[in-house]
Amino acid sequence: MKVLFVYPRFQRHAQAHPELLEYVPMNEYLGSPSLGIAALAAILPKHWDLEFRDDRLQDAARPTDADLVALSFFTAAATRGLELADYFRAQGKPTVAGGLFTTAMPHVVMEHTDAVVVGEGEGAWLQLLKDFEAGGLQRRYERVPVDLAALPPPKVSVYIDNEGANFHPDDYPVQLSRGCPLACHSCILPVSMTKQLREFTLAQVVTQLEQLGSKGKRACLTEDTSWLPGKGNRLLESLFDHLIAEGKEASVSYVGISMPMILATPLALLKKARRAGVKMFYLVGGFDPVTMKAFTGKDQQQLDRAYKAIAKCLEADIDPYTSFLYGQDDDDVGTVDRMLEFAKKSGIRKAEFAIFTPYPGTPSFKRLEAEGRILSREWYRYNDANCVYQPKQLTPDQVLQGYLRLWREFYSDKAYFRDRCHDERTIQF
Ligand code: B12
Ligand code: SF4
Repeated sequence: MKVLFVYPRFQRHAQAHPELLEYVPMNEYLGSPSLGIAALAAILPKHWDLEFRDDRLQDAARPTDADLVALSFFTAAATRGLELADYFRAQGKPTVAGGLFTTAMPHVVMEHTDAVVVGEGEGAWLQLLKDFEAGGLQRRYERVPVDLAALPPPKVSVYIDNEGANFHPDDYPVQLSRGCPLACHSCILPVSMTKQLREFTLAQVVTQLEQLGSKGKRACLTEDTSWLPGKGNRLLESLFDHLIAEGKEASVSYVGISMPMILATPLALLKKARRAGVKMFYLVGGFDPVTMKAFTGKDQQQLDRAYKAIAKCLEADIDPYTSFLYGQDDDDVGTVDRMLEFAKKSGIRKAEFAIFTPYPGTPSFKRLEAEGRILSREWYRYNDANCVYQPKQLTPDQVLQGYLRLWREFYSDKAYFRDRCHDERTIQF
């Protein structure tokens, strides 16, 4: 038996707006796929062979000798994912799909596939394979509770073996936990991975870091939930302690975080992160109460908190690579100037800019849909680089122009990045 895993392509910022390549003096860099396929590959029964196609690197619509085709995609890749599903089914191949878009819109995906898997996939995947072998594939599989401690590490070698001239990331994601008890308005994770924060063990995390290290790769710890007080940041702290004790300070490229998490984290823990070799945070904005209000011109308290958050990172000597989100209901034309001023005054060196996007399955999507404000269901445009909804105080074009101006003006005095080393000048946009 053989399965073909397919990771459909999607438009990145610089593909949607090639002019960004003129303004932004950084390497446009192709990152790792989500860990979804690697997680399923790791538990594939021994009598199954696998092939992996990354449609970003080579058109995946080619004939295959696989018995089953399994697609994994998030919203930005859904248009292409459904196109590929149609292609493989037309070839007579049983085709199944999972991932964030399928979780949010199973009825849409089911029209193009033989089966869908909703939510966290490992348990349902094993059942699906059994059913398939017995000739009884069902149309829809729901999440089966997963004991994270019993999972093997994701088989990231599937991706690393696929590296080539156009794809050779320095780092791959490593998850410390799944699930989130919060309910940020634009986030799908509490839906896809449940509201319960469940951690992996330190040993599982360390094994993944070691596996990546043996291939010359670093780990990016992408989840902001790692900083949640209590079980979240206990595991993170024990990982930092481990890295410091082992002298393995070069194994983590960055850690995801948000401004409220920075403010809630003791400075001593941030400094410990730095001693463990963390030189950069991927500081995600636009989902939390600080960054949703700080640049509206109407909330001095949140603006002060935003300045404090950046100052705290810099005090810990960690570079805050900040992701700004533009176009939310409280944003107006002045928000662009306010964000630029904030970035300059606070000392942010590296930033990315995104357009608020109501992803299916999130509270934002439901609200905007109920208000009749969803303007587009072309899923490939749901990539944070297009305005797909009717903003409140702006036109969609003003949002787009503001987004382009943010990129252009923020990087207008940063041409020096062109001469910096690969590590410093690399972002994914
Ligand atoms: C690594 C990562 C990336 C990578 C890879 C992209 C990808 N496909 O996810 C890169 C860097 C490319 C990326 C880019 C972006 N990302 Co991103 N990214 C992540 C991150 C941090 C981790 C993904 C991951 O490894 N998850 C762990 C795996 C195990 O989970 P999973 O993929 O959901 O897979 C499980 C199930 O879904 C299921 N499953 C999945 N596939 C399949 C297939 C089958 C057949 C089956 C049975 C089951 C199954 O089983 C798996 C195991 O349980 C997530 C946050 C997160 N925790 O998921 C955000 C996330 C996926 N990204 C997001 C966004 C918005 C983006 C950007 C648009 C952001 C931006 N500012 O531009 C860009 C993309 C476009 C662009 N313009 O460049 C959103 C997605 C929203 C949505 N609903 O689609 C997320 C959820 C962040 C968030 N909290 O909102 N991202
Ligand atoms: S953005 Fe982060 S904190 Fe908010 S719900 Fe998603 S995972 Fe949780």
